[in-house]
Amino acid sequence: HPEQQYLDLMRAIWETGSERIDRTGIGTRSVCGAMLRYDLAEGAMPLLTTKRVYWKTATRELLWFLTGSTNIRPLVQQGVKIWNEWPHANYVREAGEDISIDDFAARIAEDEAFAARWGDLGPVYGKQWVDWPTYRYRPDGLYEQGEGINQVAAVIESLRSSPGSRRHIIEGWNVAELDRMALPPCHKTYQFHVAGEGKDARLNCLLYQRSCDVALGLPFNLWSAALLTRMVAQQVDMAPGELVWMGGDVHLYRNHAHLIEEQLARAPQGHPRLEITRRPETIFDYRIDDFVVHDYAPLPPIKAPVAV
Ligand code: UFP
Repeated sequence: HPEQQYLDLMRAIWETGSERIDRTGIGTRSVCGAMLRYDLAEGAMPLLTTKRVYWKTATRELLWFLTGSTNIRPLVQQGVKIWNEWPHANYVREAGEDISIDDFAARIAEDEAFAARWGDLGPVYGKQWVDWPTYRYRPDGLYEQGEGINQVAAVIESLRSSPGSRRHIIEGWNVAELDRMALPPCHKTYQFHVAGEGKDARLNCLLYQRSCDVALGLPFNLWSAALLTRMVAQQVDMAPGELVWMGGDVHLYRNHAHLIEEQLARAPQGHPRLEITRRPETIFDYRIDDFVVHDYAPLPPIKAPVAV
């Protein structure tokens, strides 16, 4: 079963990873470098079945990246809470108001001006993916802002015009802007690769993720990367090929022991498939209702605290 790779990686890190003190202070067991491969043919997706993964939440996040937004408001309005912690902590610190995270989120949803002031994450994925900033040098040696680069549109275009290219890349790691981001990108580089030709062309994608929380982050990251690959493949009229995932610092948090032990005692359950019910005009026109998952009968979710 393809999910076995994930479980084997989890077990290997838990049994052999080196103990590290990390930024969050929780402590991890970590390995340097790991690879997972998933065949995406026939609708197959790397959607874990040994615990329930909230794939709609991850899908809403991906669609939000594609809008170029870096403000949590559109997510909060859809009930997606995954990016709330940082702006909440920032607000408590800067404004000095002791407000709960739920009350903060409610205010973001209700009050547009408040959201504009306190809901922004800095130039994270959405900004870099569709509006990477450029500079134009002037004759006097100074520079001014140029037009932003839409990397996603550019990759769709290059896959159509020169499928054999080795330069189909979407990059999130904008070195000059890292210090303004709430979180520097984890899933930072996507490279697309076309195998076969003409009507046999298959779209492969390699994701390099610099830092990976295998228990809580990776299930989401695998789904999203496979989803992006499926959407891009549909837009360029190719069959989906393989998703290759590569991790840099691949770790498990010490306080996830109960999750890890429970999940490693479970066995994969069947083969979920993703159907995309419509072919939107462009990569930027997908909606949440376009995605239907079939045959997903996972074992129950396993709760664990996210390290922030
Ligand atoms: N993390 C993921 N996937 C993500 C994401 C975060 O695994 O998509 F946004 C985890 C990795 C790490 C932490 O445990 O969040 C980020 O911390 P750092 O920036 O110190 O690597």
